[in-house]
Amino acid sequence: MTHHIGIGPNLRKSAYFDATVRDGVRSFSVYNHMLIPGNYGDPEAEYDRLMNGVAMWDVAAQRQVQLQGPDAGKLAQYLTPRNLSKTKIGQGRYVLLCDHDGWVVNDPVLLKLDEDRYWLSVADSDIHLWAAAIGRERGWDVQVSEPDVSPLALQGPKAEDVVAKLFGEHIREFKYFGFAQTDLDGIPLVLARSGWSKQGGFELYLQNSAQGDVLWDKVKEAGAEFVLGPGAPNDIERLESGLLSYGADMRLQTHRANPYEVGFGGLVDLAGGHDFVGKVALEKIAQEGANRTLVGLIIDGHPTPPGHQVALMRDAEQVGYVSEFAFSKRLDKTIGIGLLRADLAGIDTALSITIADTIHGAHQAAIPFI
Ligand code: THG
Repeated sequence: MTHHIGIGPNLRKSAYFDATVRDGVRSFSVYNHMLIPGNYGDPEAEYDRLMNGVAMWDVAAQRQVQLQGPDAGKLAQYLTPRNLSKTKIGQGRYVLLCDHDGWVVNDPVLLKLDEDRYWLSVADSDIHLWAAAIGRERGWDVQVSEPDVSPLALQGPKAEDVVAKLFGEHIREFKYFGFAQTDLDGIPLVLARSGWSKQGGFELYLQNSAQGDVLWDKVKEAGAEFVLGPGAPNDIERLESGLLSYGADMRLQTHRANPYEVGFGGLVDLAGGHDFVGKVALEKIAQEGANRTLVGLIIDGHPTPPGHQVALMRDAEQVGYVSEFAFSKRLDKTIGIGLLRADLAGIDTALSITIADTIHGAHQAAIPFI
C-alpha cells in the first residue's frame, strides 16, 4: 500500500523546493514543519556522489533561530551546557540544548555572527519557542526570530573544489565550522565549512529565499565537472561515520536521552562557572553515572528498516533500543546504533531485534564503524 501526505499550508516549502522538483526529487520528509528532500530515486548513485564527488542537499529545513540584542550572548550561553566564552565571531560550534531535567532537546550548530547576534542552526524541534520563552522569562534584552535563511549543503571530497571555483581559493583556508558573511554574484549568504557527513564540505546559508532557484542552478553548473548531483542527508553514511541525529537518536517526546548516555559528556561543561538550563540535573547525572550507553551494533541478515526505534532484547528482556539501522555496502553488513543498559555495554552477551516477525542477532561494535 502506498501512502500520501497531503501538502497544506502548514507544511512549509524550502527556498529550493522548485529546484529539487525540477531535479527529480522522489520523496520528502518533514523537518521543522518544512518539507525536506529524502531521495531522488537512485540511492546508490546518491551515496556514490557523496563518497566520490559532490552531493548537493536542500537542508533549508535546518532553520536558523536568531538571537539578537545586547543580551544575545547571555541567552546563547544559558541555553547550552557547552562553554562559549572562547567562541569568536565567525566561529561555529556544535552544541547541545537540554531541558531542565537534562534531556537533550536539540543539537544545533551555533554560529556567532556578531557580539550581539547568534544563529542556532537547529535540528528537528521547536527551539525558537523555547529560546524566546526563556529569554523573555529571564527579562533579557534579546529578540528571538527565525530569519529568512536557507542552508544548502555541499558534501563530498570534491565539495571544496566547487566552492573554491565559486568563491575563490581562499575558502580552502576555512577551519571546520568557520564561516564568513559573503555573497555569490550579489546573492547574500553565509559560507561555512560544515555539514552532516564525514566526507567534508561546505554549507551555503542563503539569506534571500527568492533566490533559491538561482543559487541552486549556479552551484549545479559550477559542480558539473566535479560530478555534483542532488542528494539528501544520508543515513547509511551517517551510521558508518557515527554522526547522531536528534530526531532519530534522542527525540524528547518518544525516546529521550541525556548527553552522557549518547557519548556527549564532553559537550557539557559543569566546571565552567556558567549557569545553563539543566545544570542541576546534569550535575546529578554526572555524579551518579548514566544508566544507558550509546553502542554500535552489527545486525545479522538484511532486515528492512521499519522507520522507528526497535526494542533491543536479551532473551525475553528489553535492555535498550536500536534507533536506526541500515545496510552498509562498504562494510557488507547491516549496521545500527542504539542505547543499551550501561552494565551490558562492552560485554559479550547475545542481543537481538525482531523485524517483521524475524529475530536478528545483534552484536556490539565500536562507533564509528569506519
Ligand atoms: N548543519 C547545519 N545545521 C544543522 C546540521 C548541520 N542542524 C541540524 C543538525 N545538522 C545538527 N546536528 C549536527 C550533528 C553533528 C554535526 C553537525 C550538526 C557535526 N559533528 C561533527 C562530528 O560529530 O564529528 C563535528 C563535531 C564537533 O567538531 O564538535 O558536524 O549539519 N548548518
